[in-house]
Amino acid sequence: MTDHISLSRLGWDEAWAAELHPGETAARVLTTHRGAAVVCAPSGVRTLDLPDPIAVAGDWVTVEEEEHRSLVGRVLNRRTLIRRRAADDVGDQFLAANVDTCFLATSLNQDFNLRRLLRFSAVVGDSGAEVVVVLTKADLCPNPWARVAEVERLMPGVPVLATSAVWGLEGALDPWLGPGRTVCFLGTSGVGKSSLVNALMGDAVQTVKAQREDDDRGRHTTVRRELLVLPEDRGCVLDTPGIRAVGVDSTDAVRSAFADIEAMAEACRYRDCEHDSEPGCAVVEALASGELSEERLTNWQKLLREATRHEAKGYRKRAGQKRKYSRKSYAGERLDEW
Ligand SMILES: Nc1nc2c(ncn2[C@@H]2O[C@H](COP(=O)(O)OP(=O)(O)OP(=O)(O)O)[C@@H](O)[C@H]2O)c(=O)[nH]1
Ligand SMILES: [Mg+2]
Ligand SMILES: [Zn+2]
Repeated sequence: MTDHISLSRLGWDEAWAAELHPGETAARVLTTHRGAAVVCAPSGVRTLDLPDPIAVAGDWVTVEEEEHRSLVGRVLNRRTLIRRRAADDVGDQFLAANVDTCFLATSLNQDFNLRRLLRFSAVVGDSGAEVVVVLTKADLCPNPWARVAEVERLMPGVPVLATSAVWGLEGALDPWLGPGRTVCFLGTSGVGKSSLVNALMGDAVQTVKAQREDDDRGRHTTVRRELLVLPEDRGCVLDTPGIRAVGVDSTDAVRSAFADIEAMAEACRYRDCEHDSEPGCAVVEALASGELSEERLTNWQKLLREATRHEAKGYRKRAGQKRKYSRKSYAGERLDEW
């Protein structure tokens, strides 16, 4: 299907071209799988060796030809990178690269969970990708518009849509699609990500499966991150496996998801203001004037506390590993596994 597609349909542009050294060939990673990357190259879809897991779906990479194999050379500088952050940056899990807009999908049936949505937005917060909340399965909800308003209140400045794969998309996601653009869906299993991808593709490209009846949870139907080229030059869409409700483990990510409060806090009189009862606190002033809601402030404080705890735990763990490392080296064992 993606055979002989010009790279410009996948988002290749002059700025990307400027990253190439003379003689290099570029390709975009559609999916990765056990030491291999399926890429779209000028010659068509190819499978390359991926000796180290350096690339993720959505990456632009160079193709290296060796005598008996072709492999991924280097990864071109990413414009955006969605990852699950570990406190130390080392254990980060890359979810998708070079995504312009991330559709955070959550369903409007009994699975609706605002706190989880906030957690996801904190994961995408500092990726560089724009966040759009896509509430799914509107056909199963008596009043989707009330939910939309609820999320809008929780996440000011973030576009929020109610959709239904059953009703059809009717162009609801069009503002974020277009030539050269890349969008991706992120959310827990069973919320209907692949169903929306199929609606965009106009075809049942991705497998969709009913949820388990007992608990309405997903079945983890999609198992790979996969980039698909949309028809009619509307760009690319990345379908992803459902991820569990995530722990928030990076204070940086929380800070970017709550950039509005961070900006207010800049104006506090004291740098270490706790936004409690300090004089000259801009955050408390914003609360009083109604510019900031109590609810949003509480969510910010909670997530920040959680991320701080997580980071501290990460540091302690690494300190522990160091001790182990020196014991191992004392025993004369191999070190490179650390
Ligand atoms: N009523 C209704 N059901 C939907 C809608 N979208 C998806 N479903 C159903 O929800 C179930 C899960 O849909 P999927 O598209 O496979 O969900 P997913 O998010 O891709 O799940 P994973 O791949 O496991 O992460 C399927 O039975 C779909 O038919 C919708 O808009 N309305
Ligand atoms: Mg799926
Ligand atoms: Zn303050």
